[in-house]
Amino acid sequence: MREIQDIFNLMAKINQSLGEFIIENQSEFKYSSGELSRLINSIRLAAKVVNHKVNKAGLVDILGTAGNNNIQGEDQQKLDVFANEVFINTLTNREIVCGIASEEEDDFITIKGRNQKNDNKYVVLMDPLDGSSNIDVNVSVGTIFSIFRRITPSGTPVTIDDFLQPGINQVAAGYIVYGTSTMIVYTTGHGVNGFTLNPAIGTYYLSHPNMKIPQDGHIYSVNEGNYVHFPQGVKDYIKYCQKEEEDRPYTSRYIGSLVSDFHRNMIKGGIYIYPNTSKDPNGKLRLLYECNPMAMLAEQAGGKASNGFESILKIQPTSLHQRVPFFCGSTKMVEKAEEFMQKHNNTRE
Ligand code: AHM
Ligand code: MG
Repeated sequence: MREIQDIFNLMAKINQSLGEFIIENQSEFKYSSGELSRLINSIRLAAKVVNHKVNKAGLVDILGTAGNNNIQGEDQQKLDVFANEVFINTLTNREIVCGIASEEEDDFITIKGRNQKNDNKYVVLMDPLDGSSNIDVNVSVGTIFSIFRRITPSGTPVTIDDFLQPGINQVAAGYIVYGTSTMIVYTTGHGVNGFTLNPAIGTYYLSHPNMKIPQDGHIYSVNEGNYVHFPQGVKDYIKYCQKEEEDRPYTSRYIGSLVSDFHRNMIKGGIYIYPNTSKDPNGKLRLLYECNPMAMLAEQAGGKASNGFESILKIQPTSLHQRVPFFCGSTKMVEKAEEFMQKHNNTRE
């Protein structure tokens, strides 16, 4: 009986648009003033603009680098620059946040808001176009975002402290994957829901309600080209994945776009690993723009995210562009990888 009711509920929801979903679920937000709803609405809008550009990328002169380097010294691709501008402009023009930090910006941006009052509540941290090395080769890329309530008093400009909060304080997080279809997947702390864009009418529909990551999986995603630089714990875990046992060897899948690898693992079960290496002692991924939001999504979907030793969400950030080793996905797989890391106690090997 319950099962039939669940199916009925699902059928009733399947045609729900993201706009309707946001309005319907607004009361679930911790501080329900409509501001967070408007903020997510703006991200949805900006994502449509970026999606349009990503889809046309092969047709116009927007591929390739923009000739600038971001703060980490990496080439900024033209689409990265475009996506960064679209998200920043949309959020700034609509005056709904008090600050933005972006992987593509050296410092955070202060937004004074309506009547220059500095009274908006939320800061957004984002990676406007993640997986940028995949742009030129027509492989899926994504946007990642993380939202915190400011901790400094309303009416004053935001400070760095508003951005350097542990992930556990996030009020919402999500990603957009520009893949075979474009999806927005997000959480406000009440589970994870996924919406697929119908490009014909420009509307996102609830296609993946209440997403749950399988507790265990058979897919591991790691750049094995770096194997020689990996800590012994990760080397051993990879050997464990490859061993012939009852349900192993596992399958290896690595797209090189965190959003896409995470999204696949979320649906099929799996683990994504970007560890510290002898070359990059803190790994590659950024705690604030990539790991925190993915960790919140993973935990909300019943999965786990760790730096090999402790929960990502508990780490107190010390700088905006801080990097951190990242193990994320199905709980049992992450716990197994942690076991290997902790056996060698090798954070820095
Ligand atoms: P980016 O923000 O510069 O695009 O870097 C992040 C990306 C992730 O999406 C991806 O998983 C990883 O870097 C791939 O790195 P590598 O090529 O070193 O395996
Ligand atoms: Mg990135």
